[in-house]
Amino acid sequence: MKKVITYGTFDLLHYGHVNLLNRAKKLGDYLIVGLSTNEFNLQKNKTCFFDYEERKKMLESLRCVDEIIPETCWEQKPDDILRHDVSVFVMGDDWEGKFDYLKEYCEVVYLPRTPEISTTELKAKILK
Ligand code: C2G
Repeated sequence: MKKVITYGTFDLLHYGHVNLLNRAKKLGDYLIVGLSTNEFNLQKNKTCFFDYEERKKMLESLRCVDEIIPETCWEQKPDDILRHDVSVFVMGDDWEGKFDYLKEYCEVVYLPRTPEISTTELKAKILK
């Protein structure tokens, strides 16, 4: 079984996230999502609309997501990749190059973001 992993906050889940997750899944047979905890989001200077359990519940309902693990720090990725026997690490290309050090452990793939949507923009439009 070829395992794929990706990480993120996935707040206010939208089709940009879903596009990424579906494409990530297609790179293997099993998709693990490292979901940023509320506490780690603070380190990422992100305030979430939905808390971890709510964001997890939405991700769990996606057919393409097979497993969800908490993302609590930047440094956990190599351990996750080794412990879960992951073959492919995937992120949107807004992270292009930032995780190349993981090539030591597995294939690293950056996929084009869905350009016209972001949680930040969604919040701004909703607040208008
Ligand atoms: N994404 C996308 N298109 C969008 C918005 C997001 O492809 N319009 C992708 C991002 O590139 C990322 C994933 O969806 O790969 C999750 O996005 P975020 O929840 O914003 O994740 P981020 O805050 O970038 O956290 O350790 C990695 C971090 O946890 C990534």
